[in-house]
Amino acid sequence: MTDYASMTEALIKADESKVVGLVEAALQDGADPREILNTGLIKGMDVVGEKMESGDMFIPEVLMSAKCMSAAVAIIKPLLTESAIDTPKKVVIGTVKGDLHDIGKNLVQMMLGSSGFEVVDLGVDVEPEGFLQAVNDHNADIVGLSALLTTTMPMMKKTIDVLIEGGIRDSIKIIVGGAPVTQAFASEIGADGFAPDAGSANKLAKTLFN
Ligand code: B1M
Repeated sequence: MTDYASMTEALIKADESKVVGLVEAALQDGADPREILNTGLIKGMDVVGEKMESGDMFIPEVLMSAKCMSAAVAIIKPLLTESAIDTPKKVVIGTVKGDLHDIGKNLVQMMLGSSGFEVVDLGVDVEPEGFLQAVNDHNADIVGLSALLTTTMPMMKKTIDVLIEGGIRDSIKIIVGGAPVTQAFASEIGADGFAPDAGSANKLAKTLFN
């Protein structure tokens, strides 16, 4: 029986060796990697966010927890395989300019990559023109924009405007996500879809081509 509560607690305390040990033990016990991700790890990052908001955790501590999360995700990433989709579509994904948050974006790219999409990850703080260039360079089918700050959400609209100006809007699908992003906002800025989490982003990306 997997001890998800201890995993969550260790992540909050940024005890990397414990988190890694518990993830490995869970996998040895036959736990589902998705359950480890959702029940053990993401839950911990949610608590970290609440503590950050209430002033009970400071940025260096949050960064330490984020580092543990990345270490844990690196272990389960190769195991998150799903049936490959028929025709691999190319996805260009990144966190918009001004925004340095990448844990959620990395999860989304990981889910997409593990289910058969070809993913080009542009990283964080990506200029609108960087997305345009990457779509052209890689002949991408989907652009994924992530934003975690209310102050960087307008950069999603700016990025879509640049894709329109670049003459490629009609040849791609644009999906957006990140904690402050909503379906209403996605519709307002002219995105093709919004996903609240990595699993939904994966489903959405597939749905857009059915
Ligand atoms: Co920041 N931060 N942060 N932070 N940080 C938030 C976002 C905040 C909500 C914390 C809080 O106050 N409660 C708050 C934003 C408030 C707001 O805008 N309303 C905040 C702030 C204020 C800041 C700074 C401004 C703090 C400061 O410096 N004073 C600063 C900004 C820096 C910048 O970007 N320019 C800052 C910095 C940082 C760290 C560097 C310390 C670190 C980031 C480390 C990293 O990413 N490598 C950090 C962290 C870790 C957080 C919290 C605690 C956790 C974010 C996270 O990784 N969550 C966060 C609070 C929170 O969200 N609970 C917070 C786990 C991750 C799995 O979830 O990213 O939501 P999430 O991704 C989900 C979905 O949103 C969705 O799927 C993912 C997986 O299920 N999703 C998509 C994400 N992208 C998607 C794209 C899609 C589809 C779905 O399609 C393409």
